[in-house]
Amino acid sequence: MCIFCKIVNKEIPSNVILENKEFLAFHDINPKAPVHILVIPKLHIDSFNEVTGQTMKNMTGFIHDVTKELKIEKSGYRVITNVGEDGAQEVKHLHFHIVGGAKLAWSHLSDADPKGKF
Ligand code: DGP
Repeated sequence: MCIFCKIVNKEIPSNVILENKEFLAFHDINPKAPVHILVIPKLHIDSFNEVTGQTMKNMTGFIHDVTKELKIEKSGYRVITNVGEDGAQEVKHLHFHIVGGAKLAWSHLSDADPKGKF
């Protein structure tokens, strides 16, 4: 069982901020911004590659609720999902990082030449 499935099953503790039947939102153990929340589906899905449009539709509403709960919906935030090896996905259970609480940087994402393919 993956680490996020264990969090869903409460076998591993987490700091939950919101949950419903389908989704769970909890604090990232290694925050990269003043607000750093992970939103996951309770049923295991490996990554964004495997998610259905219906689940994304429901998850979008849930993410909106999370941003309101955190009171960042007006100040702004970033939603990130890492996919696969090049995406630097460490945990193979679909998750969206919700980061905010301060002006976020938009700096370099890769050491590869960004103009290489254009
Ligand atoms: P990613 O690289 O997108 O797969 O990010 C995985 C994130 O999951 C990373 O920011 C740290 C977080 N994380 C890993 N293990 C745990 C855990 O056991 N508890 C919590 N709360 N977060 C975790």
